[in-house]
Amino acid sequence: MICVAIGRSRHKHIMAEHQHLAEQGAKMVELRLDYVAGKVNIRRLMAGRPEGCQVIITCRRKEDGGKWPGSEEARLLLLREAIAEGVDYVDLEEDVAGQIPRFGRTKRIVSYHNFRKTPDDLRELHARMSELNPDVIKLATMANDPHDNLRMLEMMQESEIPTVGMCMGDIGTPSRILAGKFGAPFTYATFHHERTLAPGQLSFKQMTEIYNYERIGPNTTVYGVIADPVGHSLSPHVHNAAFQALGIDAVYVPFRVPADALSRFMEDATRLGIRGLSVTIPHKEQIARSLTKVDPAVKSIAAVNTAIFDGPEIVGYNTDYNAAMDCLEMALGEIGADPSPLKGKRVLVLGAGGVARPIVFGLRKRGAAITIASRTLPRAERLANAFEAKAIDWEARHRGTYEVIVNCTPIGMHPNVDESPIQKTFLKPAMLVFDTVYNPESTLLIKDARSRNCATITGVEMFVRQAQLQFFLFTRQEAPAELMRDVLKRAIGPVKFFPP
Ligand code: SKM
Repeated sequence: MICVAIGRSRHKHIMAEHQHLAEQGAKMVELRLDYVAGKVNIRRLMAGRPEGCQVIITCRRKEDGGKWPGSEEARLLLLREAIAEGVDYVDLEEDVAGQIPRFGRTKRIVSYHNFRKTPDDLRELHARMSELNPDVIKLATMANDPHDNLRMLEMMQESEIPTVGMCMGDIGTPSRILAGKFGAPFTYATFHHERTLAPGQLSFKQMTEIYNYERIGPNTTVYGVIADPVGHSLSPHVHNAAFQALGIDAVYVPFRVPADALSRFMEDATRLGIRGLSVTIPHKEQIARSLTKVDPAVKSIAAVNTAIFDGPEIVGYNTDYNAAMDCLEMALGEIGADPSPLKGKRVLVLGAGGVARPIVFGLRKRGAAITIASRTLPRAERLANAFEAKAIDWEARHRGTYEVIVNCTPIGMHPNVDESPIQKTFLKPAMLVFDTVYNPESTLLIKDARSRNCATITGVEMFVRQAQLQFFLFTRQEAPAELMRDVLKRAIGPVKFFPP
């Protein structure tokens, strides 16, 4: 169950949001009385409540992340009044729970908050809270390391008293999504993603529409993306939609894993229920240390974007490489044709970083004549030396004749949508132009190429394809490609252009 926290200053807005949420299917709300401006009227809030949606009454002090402006005495009075009104649940912080006796039908949530860290003695803390006559124990602590999520989730799983444990901050987001798998009676979400009441909280809509939270249970398999930062990743949208469409009991979670926490995270992964991961910046190279096997192509590319947990093995793959080659071969002829339609093609690769490397490797394998232009010439030279390509100065990119241009730089990516790595006049009708940037889909380079009658491949195509191949490695089932493309396009949304 998802409990949606409502924090509004006016009674009528609280009641309207409560009503709206109940209509959206919410079964539980938390009314945050500390957000109310002026005198709180619990009776009015309760009288107007919709049917079938349980209520938690909470009045949080400032030191616990709340807004309560009044005295502690007045706050406790309000909590007692809520109990007298017979609300479903009342939230009592562990240091005051002993002062407020159980009464009537109201259940007691005994809570603990720590905005600095997830304490080392989590279990002792939980044991102390168990002594305070709780119906539910709630712990909300800051995650400073991904390992905090595992400690919180496993503690919750082992608890005999229903426990809602959440790690705050974006490192802690997985603990919110996986709460149901680890036995939490409910987890908290916010009314709107821009109005979070605690760091790292997701909205009711995100929890239901992206993560299908209500379907997550003890047997749900976990997949995810590891990155730092991770908030921009659209992989959760795409993979969760595919799991749902195929009726697969799995959830795909965004894991923010700082570089120095990677090895431990990989050790923890199976305890979190993880069977497969997408790997992106900054872990594509470093993850090699945590793998037991790699796909042969990965050895030359020296970058992994997929890790599969297969019994004792952790196997690394690179689906970016296959995705890019499939996109290019499809545009030029046939995927996997021998010889490849890329054979002998003069290809200009822009950029020499992590995106370029698998593409240059694939082009080399297929016999293309590759020229690499990077804004840092030594990088271009290093990549060129590794794959028998030619490196040129960035300024020289508009000289020479090419049949294919591949942009592997971030030039043109949101918000710099009016930038292009190539001058429009350099683009010729016979060229194939491939932009790996996917946000926006129609980059300036792609628009220029279309206006010059070039064939084009967008970053959306490549992203969907790498995700499709990943989905197959995860599940051994064909990915619903069209659905994944639609979901990705919807998640990117229309790009707004403002008149100059
Ligand atoms: O290679 C992909 C990776 O699989 C997922 C991803 C993302 O979620 O942003 C980006 C690319 O690196």
